[in-house]
Amino acid sequence: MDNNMFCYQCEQTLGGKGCVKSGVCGKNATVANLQDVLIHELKGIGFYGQRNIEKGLKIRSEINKFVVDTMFATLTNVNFDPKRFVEYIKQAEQIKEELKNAAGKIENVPKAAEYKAPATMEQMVEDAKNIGIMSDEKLDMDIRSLRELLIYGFKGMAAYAHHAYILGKFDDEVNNFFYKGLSSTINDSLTVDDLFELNMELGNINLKCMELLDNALTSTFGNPEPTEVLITKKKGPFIIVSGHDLKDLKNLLEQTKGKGINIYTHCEMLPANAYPELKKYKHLVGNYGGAWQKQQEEFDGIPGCILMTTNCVQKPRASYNDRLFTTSIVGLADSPHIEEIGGKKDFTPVINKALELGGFKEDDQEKRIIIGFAHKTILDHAGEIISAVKQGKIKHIFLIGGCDGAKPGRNYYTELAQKTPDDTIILTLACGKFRFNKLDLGSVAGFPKVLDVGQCSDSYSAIKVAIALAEAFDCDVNDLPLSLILSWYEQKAVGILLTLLSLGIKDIRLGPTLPAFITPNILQVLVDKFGLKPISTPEQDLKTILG
Ligand code: SF4
Ligand code: SF3
Repeated sequence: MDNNMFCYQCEQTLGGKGCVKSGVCGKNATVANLQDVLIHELKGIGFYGQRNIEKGLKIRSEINKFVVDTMFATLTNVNFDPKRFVEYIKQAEQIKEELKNAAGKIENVPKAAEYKAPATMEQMVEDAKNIGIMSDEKLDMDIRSLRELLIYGFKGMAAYAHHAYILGKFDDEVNNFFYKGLSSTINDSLTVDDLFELNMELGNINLKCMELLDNALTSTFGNPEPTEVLITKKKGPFIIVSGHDLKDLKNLLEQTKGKGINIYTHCEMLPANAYPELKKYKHLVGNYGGAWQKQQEEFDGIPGCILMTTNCVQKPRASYNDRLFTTSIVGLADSPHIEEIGGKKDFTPVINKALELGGFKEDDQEKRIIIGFAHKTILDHAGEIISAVKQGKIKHIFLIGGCDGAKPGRNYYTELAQKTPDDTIILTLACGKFRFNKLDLGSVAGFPKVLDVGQCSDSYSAIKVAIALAEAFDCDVNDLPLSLILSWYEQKAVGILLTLLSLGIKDIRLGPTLPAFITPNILQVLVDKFGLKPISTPEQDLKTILG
């Protein structure tokens, strides 16, 4: 099979340009090519879906969910299983046919929408040569850049739409935009300006999608509340739950009740410990380990199980391959997978394996960190924050967050947090917080200096807080003593960045490097319009921000 591929969707892309033989993330050329074919299919689905919408036809909910789930499956560190992608491509063919038939006669169908996927994996991989990101060498670089920016923003939004969906919440405006946006990426009549506007529209719709997810989470699990979370090991059998899916965690907590198994969260699951409907389970004992990129080291030979509910999964080492289970859209070619059957998941294989492995032999000396500062908690204390700002007790608010990753330059975020003056507070979210959330940075004006807002989707909370503060101070968000210093890795961060830009938020600092898929021209537009800038050094950035 062909060993070439091209992918530049994440921050760790090879040489800051593109992965060409295999992914730095561990994605092989076969999976990368199958993902290209799947995305191509989804563009066709977008085209016919959009014609259905324009005709006033309603698209079946199962199709909306398919689009969301399969886009999410192509996000970095989600699914490495080629067989799953072959299945998705076959289903996509059927869905495209259904939408095409419903759309009726259409003039000027783009060639991409007319594509028909072949039957075998080998042929699909072969086809990828002609439909991958760089296959059209004549395509204007800025157009390609904006189309890819849109696709990556969609992948991020798909993750949030997926989480809302499984909690029973969806929204026509969000769903319909997938068809409009995907079909736009194969519309050759669109200009740079048109595609720029579509990216801004995506940012706007992604905010609605994150709001939908916030409603889904808080109405199911309650509002997060300040909570001290154990970050050290406890004696006994255990299961570590990683990813972003709180429903899977809740199911597992139910199924492990009274079985003597400790449940730990990991990485982006940490905020789950602050939700009333999850923290009520006494065997949800705490959080294990740091951010995703440390998993191979932290799970090495571990005497317990790991359940991966979403990204970021890395290929497991042999020492824990038999005890890492995937579920939902996560997939690894050689690890056991828990399927949902008839709306239910049976975690018995994970539970039995955890009991067999026996767990940790003794308790570590206890350490805890405080989390649970989503919008409700912060806004309940808005009066105190506002008066502390007015009295000069809080001079500046930093939002330091985003995705973590393996590159050495990411120490910037640790140093920045440590060097912020004592009269400033830090809001943080997503897995980038593990760069500093276990440091004791003290308190400011009666608040912990580091306020953990939650997962990456809780950017919605941070935005809500910023808008409320701007209203209280009767100013624009850009005039608040607030600076956003973000780290990015995968495509959820792309969606969130588009949301922040669509709200007109200026002077965001982004690192550790800028996306390879943004051309110099497009970057210049982002710099001119929004003052987007790369991070420099902690000292220099603090000096510029604080004057
Ligand atoms: Fe490379 Fe990132 Fe694509 Fe993986 S997801 S192949 S690391 S660019
Ligand atoms: Fe982290 Fe993957 Fe992005 Fe939800 S777990 S933020 S990188």
